[in-house]
Amino acid sequence: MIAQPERKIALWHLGVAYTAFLIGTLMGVLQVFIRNDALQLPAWLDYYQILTAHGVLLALIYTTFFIFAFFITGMSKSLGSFGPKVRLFSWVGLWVTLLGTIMATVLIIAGEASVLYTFYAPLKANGFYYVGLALVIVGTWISSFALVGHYMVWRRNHKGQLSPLFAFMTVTTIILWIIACLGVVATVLFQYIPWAFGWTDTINVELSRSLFWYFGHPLVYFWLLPAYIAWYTIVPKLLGVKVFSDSLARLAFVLFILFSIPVGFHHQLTEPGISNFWKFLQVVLTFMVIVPSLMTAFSMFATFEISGRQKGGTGLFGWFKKLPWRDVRFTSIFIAMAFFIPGGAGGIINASFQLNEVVHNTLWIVGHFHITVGTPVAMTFMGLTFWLIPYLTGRRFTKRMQRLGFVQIITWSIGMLLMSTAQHVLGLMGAPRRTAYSGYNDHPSAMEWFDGIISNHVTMAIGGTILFLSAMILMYIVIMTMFVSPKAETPDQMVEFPLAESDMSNTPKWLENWWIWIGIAAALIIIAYAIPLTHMIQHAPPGSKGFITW
Ligand code: HAS
Repeated sequence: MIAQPERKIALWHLGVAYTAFLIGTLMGVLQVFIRNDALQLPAWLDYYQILTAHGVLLALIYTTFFIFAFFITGMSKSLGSFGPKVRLFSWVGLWVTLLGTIMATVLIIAGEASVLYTFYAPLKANGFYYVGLALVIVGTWISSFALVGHYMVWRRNHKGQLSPLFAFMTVTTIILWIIACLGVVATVLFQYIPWAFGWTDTINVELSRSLFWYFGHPLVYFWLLPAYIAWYTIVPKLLGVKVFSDSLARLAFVLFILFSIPVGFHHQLTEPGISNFWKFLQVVLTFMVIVPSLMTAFSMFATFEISGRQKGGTGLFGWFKKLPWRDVRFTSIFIAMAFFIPGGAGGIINASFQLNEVVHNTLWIVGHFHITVGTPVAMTFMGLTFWLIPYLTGRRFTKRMQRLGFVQIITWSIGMLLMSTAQHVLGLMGAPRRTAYSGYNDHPSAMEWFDGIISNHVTMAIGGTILFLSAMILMYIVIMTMFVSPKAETPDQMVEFPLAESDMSNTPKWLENWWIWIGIAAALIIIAYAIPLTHMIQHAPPGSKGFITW
């Protein structure tokens, strides 16, 4: 069991994460009904307002607070108790991130910031909204530095040793996060804030988007890597085996530091102002960032097979039956992985220069992110929640909760399958994203989009409703395990932190030489971004004034 102060910090993070989850999912279910033309919002509430709240609270806030809860618990478990300074900075980080979250949320609710989670200029929010977002980043940096400080103390006391896999992966994710945030910090501080407060009249839109996507793509790996940490370090324990290959796992993670950042232009392939050469270069680098995910898939299959065969599974797929399907902690994560197969394939389609023309700005992309962040990541976090909260509170994860957990993950899978398939198909037909319901004045072509059984806004709404019910079951489990379930009294009732053993005897030491990876990452970033960004500044088009369209 980790020390009480760390448990408290982690539980606070989880409390905020699930409050954001509750509000965010409520906003989600409203949206599918509006897009289905089945719900009219009151005059004081706007579609784009709830869409912004949905994106910000789920994609940015739920994930971030959950990730830090997981990191704090795992770092304390694998490296030992935090010192007083690390505890202090973890609290400060929490409060600053929370302050930023509250500011941003209040401004969204007040109708001052309906700019969606990508806050594209020239849409202009209240200046304090951007200050709130900046505080969120600063808060996460403080929490990150606290964890890195803890890691550095451990390294000092264990000279010449490789750190435990969990800690290595946490530090990798934090390095990626800090480098990624430089882009969004630059645009928010030097472009959005002066513009929103009226200190400058116009904004360089292309530059702001490019700096945003410099951050926006690695952001998705900031969500994904904690899920991968669970896949690499928790899943083998649930299966009763060791990590398949410690060096493969570490190499996969450092490849993310190298290739997840210099690829942001693949979100801007349809935009003018960036020459094809730079787009092409970043598309090639995007294909490089697929490699560590393929390595992860390989590693997972190997882990399943080793464990299944140890339990007597024979034949090509005999091991499959031997997996611990009755353990909701495992099954949830397995389903999460399965969703990432089409999710990742969709990403490869998006990244393909020509195919992007077909799918960009359509509902396809919305489908894509619901089967990447919305399931592989979110359902892994759900699977972690089932044991993480009881572990931290010392309560039991009762048989009833386990059964409810199954209902929750199965309903989430069905809801997501319906909703995201409908979104993919509607997107291919041409239905746009980032818009409220539109039948284009009942134009026959637009009406055709919604004719099919799957390509139908009703299917999407049914899927969305099932998802919302699933989210409420999860909230029930969270509240029960946090405050109500009976305390664990005997050892067999105690919930453990299921961290697998990892054999580091063959792992090369240079994998933990961070300066190599930060150096190569910096070189790749300079190659991919220096010239096009300089061009955008030197040959800037006329800036844009702000638009408030809501
Ligand atoms: Fe993406 C747009 C390309 C991964 C999230 N992406 C988005 C947006 C979001 C997002 C939120 O190139 C929308 C942004 C917006 O609002 O405009 N994406 C990729 C690529 C990958 C990728 C190449 N995306 C993610 C992940 C996300 C995420 C992960 C969240 C966590 N994405 C794009 C592109 C766009 C984009 C373009 C812009 C589109 C546009 O035009 O605007 C890759 O990282 C994917 C690699 C993954 C794989 C899958 C490996 C599979 C594994 C599972 C193994 C399963 C097992 C279980 C073991 C190659 C690891 C076995 C089970 C059995 C049943 C057999």
